[in-house]
Amino acid sequence: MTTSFLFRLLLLSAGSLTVGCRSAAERYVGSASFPDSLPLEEKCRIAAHVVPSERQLQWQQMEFTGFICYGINTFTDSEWGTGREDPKLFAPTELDARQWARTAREAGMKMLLLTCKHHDGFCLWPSRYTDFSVASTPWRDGKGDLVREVADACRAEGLKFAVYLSPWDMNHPSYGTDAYNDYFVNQLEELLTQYGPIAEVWFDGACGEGPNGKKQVYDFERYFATIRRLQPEAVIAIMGPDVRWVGTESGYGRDTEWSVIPASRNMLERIAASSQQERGTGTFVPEGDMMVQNLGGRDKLATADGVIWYPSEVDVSIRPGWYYHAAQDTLVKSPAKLIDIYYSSIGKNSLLLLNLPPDKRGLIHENDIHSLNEMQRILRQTFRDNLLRTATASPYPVSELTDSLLTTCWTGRATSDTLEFTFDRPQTFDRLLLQENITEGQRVESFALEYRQGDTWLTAAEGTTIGYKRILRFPGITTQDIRIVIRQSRDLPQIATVGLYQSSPEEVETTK
Ligand code: FUL
Repeated sequence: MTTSFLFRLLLLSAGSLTVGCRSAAERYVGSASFPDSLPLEEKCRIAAHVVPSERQLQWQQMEFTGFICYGINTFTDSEWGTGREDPKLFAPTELDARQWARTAREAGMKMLLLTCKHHDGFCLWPSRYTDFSVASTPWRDGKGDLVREVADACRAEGLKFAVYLSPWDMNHPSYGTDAYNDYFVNQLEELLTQYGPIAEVWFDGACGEGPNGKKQVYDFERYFATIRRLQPEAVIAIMGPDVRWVGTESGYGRDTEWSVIPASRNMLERIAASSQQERGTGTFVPEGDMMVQNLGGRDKLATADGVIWYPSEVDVSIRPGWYYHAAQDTLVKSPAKLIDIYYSSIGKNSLLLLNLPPDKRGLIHENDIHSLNEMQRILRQTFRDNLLRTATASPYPVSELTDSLLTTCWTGRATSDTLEFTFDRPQTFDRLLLQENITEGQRVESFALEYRQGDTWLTAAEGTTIGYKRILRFPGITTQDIRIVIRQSRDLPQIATVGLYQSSPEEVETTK
């Protein structure tokens, strides 16, 4: 046993005397590698001390964000273009980016992500490096810049702004050659220097053929370095190191969702190498299958070389397609479906990126706005009143568990421990909301909500991971005493928020 291992054991046992939030001496920002032949328990404990970078933490706390898929596809009624479209087809008649941003803000979104260029290669800003853009269209007499209009509208509505730039480009003649990487970096530089702060850069995984039938080898490391240099606070998503695609476009995340997942030696070496450079990307190119269930469980850690903080984003469209199609006006997801998606994404330790594709007028359609507003109205009713505010808690003050701060939290006395609450009269509820203090890591592997009936404690609901946020739905119960039982945790659990709510009568069951 090494001295440092002994020292860590001492630190852990000292922790069992404390109840408030504790900043551990051991903290790994973004990633940690495992020394050779480390026992599984030790790997779990190290994984429990991996924390998000500042940009990842800011991103996670947005919770709900919007996606705007708009472009030449909107006018050709397609999902994927060809790169050979006549730009003159792009002719919105009433385009109002402020309506997009207002709709998003009123729905509780904190950011809008715009498809500045989709796979067809058509650019929503007048790029100096191609004519296949809004500059060749009748819209605003060819003088418009939609990226600017959306960035300005976001700022005016208090939203963050993010850019989607498709690496796949069906139009540009250099696609499939080294020169395309220069073209792509030039375009990135335009987007990252001309439109103010960018909160997220989203790279799609699609890599098809260009106009010559060739495929491109993307220089992702160079793209990442460009972003870190020009917009160091932006997260890089999907084909990027900061934010992970949940693995489906259905709106449904995993019941067990670890933000800390195994990393290969290769990934960790790249992170270590670039983090020693002044402007290093600190990055790796994602690899592996993101669709499997439980990416970060003990079985996965057992064979891992190390771990990274790589949180999940759920992207889904409010309509069947990513782009607007008039034929789908009656197929907009219902408020009940959107509420189910909310519980299955934000309620399962993921960020929700919901697509609201504007129509040919250049407006978000009335049907989409109706569903979105209803979803929010009903959810606001459900989450209006945390019933626990009126309870007393043991062994930690309820006020600190019902504020919105991650860093006022209860630290368990052992890796399994219990937090009890008592109401002065019986209360009825059917929703449990929990948050871990992820600024010290994600730890909880198994938990339950129990309530007292006479002399016995019964289980109302149970779950596995918590992470940044976990919400459980269960049949309503009425009781005066409840307890949160942390059954298993990778290190001392740190619980930042506990909420109990009674759902709005307008929440109705829906099927996937
Ligand atoms: C996919 C793309 O191919 C779709 O067109 C859309 O942009 C979606 C968000 O990502 O991979």
